[in-house]
Formats: sequence, C-alpha cells, structure tokens
Amino acid sequence: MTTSEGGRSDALRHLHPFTDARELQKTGSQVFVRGQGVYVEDESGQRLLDGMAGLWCMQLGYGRTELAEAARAQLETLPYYNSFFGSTTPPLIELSERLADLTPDGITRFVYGSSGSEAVDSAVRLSRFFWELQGKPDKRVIVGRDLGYHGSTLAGISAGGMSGMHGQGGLPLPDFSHVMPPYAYAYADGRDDAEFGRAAAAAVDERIRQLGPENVAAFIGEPVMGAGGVIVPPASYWPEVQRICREHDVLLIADEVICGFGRTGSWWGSDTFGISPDLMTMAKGLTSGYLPMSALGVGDRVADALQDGGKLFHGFTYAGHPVCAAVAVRNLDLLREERVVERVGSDTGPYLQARLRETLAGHPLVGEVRGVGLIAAVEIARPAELGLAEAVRERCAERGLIVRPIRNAVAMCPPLVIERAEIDLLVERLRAGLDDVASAVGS
Ligand code: PXG
Repeated sequence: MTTSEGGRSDALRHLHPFTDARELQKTGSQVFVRGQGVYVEDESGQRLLDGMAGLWCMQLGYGRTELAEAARAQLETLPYYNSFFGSTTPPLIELSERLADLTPDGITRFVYGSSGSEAVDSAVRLSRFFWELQGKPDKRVIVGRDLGYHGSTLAGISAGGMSGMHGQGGLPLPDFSHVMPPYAYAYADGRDDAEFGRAAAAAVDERIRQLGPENVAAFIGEPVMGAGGVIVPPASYWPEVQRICREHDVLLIADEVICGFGRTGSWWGSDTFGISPDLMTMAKGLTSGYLPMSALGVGDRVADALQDGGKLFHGFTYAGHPVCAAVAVRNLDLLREERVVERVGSDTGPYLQARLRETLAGHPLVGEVRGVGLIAAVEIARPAELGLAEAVRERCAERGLIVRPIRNAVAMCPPLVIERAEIDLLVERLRAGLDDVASAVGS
C-alpha cells in the first residue's frame, strides 16, 4: 500500500473507528475507490477480494446498478419525508410488508433506524418499557455475553461484552450483566459440544436466578457471535437458552445484524439455530450495505403491549428514510429472485466450510476452523501475544485478500454472491497468507 496525499490528510483530520490515530498517522489511511462483484480496489490500483463483505454487510456485493437505480428513482421522487406523527412513504409501506413476510413467525411490527446500534438501543429501551406496561418496572436488567458485540451507542456497548469498549467512557451502564459465551475452543475444556452448549446455557439460567427473574428484562445474543470472533454455538445452546428465557419470563432479543439476510444459510440466524425471538435487530444486509438502515422486528407480545401503551416517545429523524427503504426493498427482491439465500444454504456455504477444513487440516498455525454458511474463522494455535492473526491479515492483503483479525482468529464473511471459483481463490490466498506467517515464525 502506498500512501497518497489524501490518505495522509485523512489520517490527520479524521478520528477513525477502532483505530489508533497516532499509528495511522505513520502510514496514512488506505483510500478505497471502487468495487465490483466481490472485489474492491484502492487508489494504488490494488484489487482485493473482499473476504469481509465490507464490514459483514455487502450481501449482494459491489456495483449492483439495480440498487443505484432504486436510490436514484426515490431521490428524484421524494428524497425525504419523516415517519413521525403517523406519516409514511410508499417504499416504507412495501418494506414493512416484505419484512413481515420474511421474518420468523410472530415478528409483525418494525421500528426503523439508521444503524444496528440504534436498533439495539431501541430493543433495550422498548423491552424495559414493555415491562413497565406490564406493571413490572423492576424488570430492567439486560443480560448479554462476554465478547458479544451490539454496537457503539451507550446501550449497545453496555449490552456487548467487549472489555476494551467498556474501559472507555465509564461503561457498561447500570443494569447490564454478562455471562460466558458459547465459545467451545476457549472454554469447553474437554467437554463434548452438546454438553458444553448446555453448560454455556446454564450460565444464563444461573445469572438470571442470581439477579432475580423479577429484575431481568431481556437476554440479548447474536445467533453466531460475529465481531467477537465468529463464535458458532453448539446446536444444544440456543434451544436451551430459549427454554430458560421462557421459564423465567425474560424476553429474548436476537441480534441479527450480521446473521440476518442469509449469512448463515437461511434468512435468519434464528432459523439456523432454532430461536423464536421476541425482538430481533437487523441492519447491514438489509440494504446490502448500500445505504444505512436498520430495523427492529417486534414480536406480537411486545408489539401488542406497545400498541396499547399510548404515544410512543421514540424515533429518529432518518427512521424509515424513503431512499434507504427503496434500496432495501430492491435488495430483498434481488436476494429472493436470485435465490441467493438458498444458494448460501445448499451450495456456497457448505462449499466454503468444506474447502477451509480440507485445505487447512493439519496446518501448523491452525487450531480450529469454525463457521456456518458464509461466515467463518480460523483460530490461530499460537499464543495471542505473538500477534499472528494480524500478521496473517497483512500477508493476505499483500496477496489481494481482505480478512479480519479478531483477537487470535482470522475471520471471513464474503459477499453472499461469491461463486465457487472465487471461494477457491479466497481459500488459496488465505492458505498462502498462513504459510507465509508460518515460515516467518519457523513452523
Ligand atoms: N449488532 C451486531 C451483531 C453487530 O455486528 C451492531 C449491532 C451495530 O451495528 P452498527 O450499524 O451500529 O455498526 C453490529 C455491528 C467489527 C465490527 O469489528 C462489527 C460491527 C461493526 C463495526 C465493526 O467486526 N458490527
């Protein structure tokens, strides 16, 4: 990567998310200029296979003119009107109808926003308000998980379990609690998958009992934990968590911001793992990342109570933005027409998982390959302090592949339109990046 004047200027003036500003000033920012299909190109002309789908979001990949046209048509007709005080717009009417069709049974109403964080923040607030409406205002605590990621608002950071984030700004807020994640590689300690899944679920039960179910509003979890390192729970985990939430009358919030819209091989991570959520958050793949938009799906029990709860004092200027909604509708139509989700479930998802496992079996740096559908991670079998996951990212980038180091794992989450030959290339470049690092450290 060569640093341009623009990249240097940016590093001086822009405080980037999850970036050390001083470090960035040494190298300058990397300037991305175009994308097509599963590839992006930076200003130096390097073309990279985007193994992360932007930031886990480009379901349809880059360069889809249909989405650009949907945005343009809406921008020319009505670029903005709000959704406050009972107003709506035609694309938003369509979007709510489409989402009601697509989401799991019982999710029938939607609260819109511009980001996953806003959807999570709304879920936290509306779960508490729900219990207030039930005459149980003490049911306020939100139980999340260590390593969970639910965004960067105060409530999102608090619901999440990222200690680095908690350490900046005096978080978590009161009334958030965290339990162990279903992370077998780190915590199974010899137990088989089914047994470990039940043990990780039992941690939720114990915590709810300690807090007192009369004080707990909701449990929140990503079906597969994304930013925490692509942690795929054992099959026994979610059904048991669901049962525990029902037993204690605690709402279940499925954070589908990464898993939604086909990532795990079905429309929802909730479908893949057998969850019937009371609330579900969606963003990213809702528009294939083309425009910022999120939705909170609200199940009948909560929605009926909110409907009878008087005026709802909640909302954002850009909630249900008509241009974003028009792009979301077109995106959902394309995902359906092109049978993208079905392909991930029956073809490209299993293909990626099998290719990674075959190719990396016995690799000296690989402790585990895990994943489902088109989301995966490789856990590095060396101490995290060596920083090898970051080294693999760098070597892969030199070879034209974007992957994401997370603690001691390397994550992948390519656009859902990726084809088999492109998966072969992704796996080949990843393998080469791992080989480079293995020879550098003498493995
Ligand atoms: N929930 C989940 C499960 C997410 O993955 C959010 C909520 C928040 O969405 P917004 O749109 O507010 O960012 C996310 C976002 C990473 C990374 O480091 C992951 C996300 C965002 C930024 C970085 O892998 N996920």
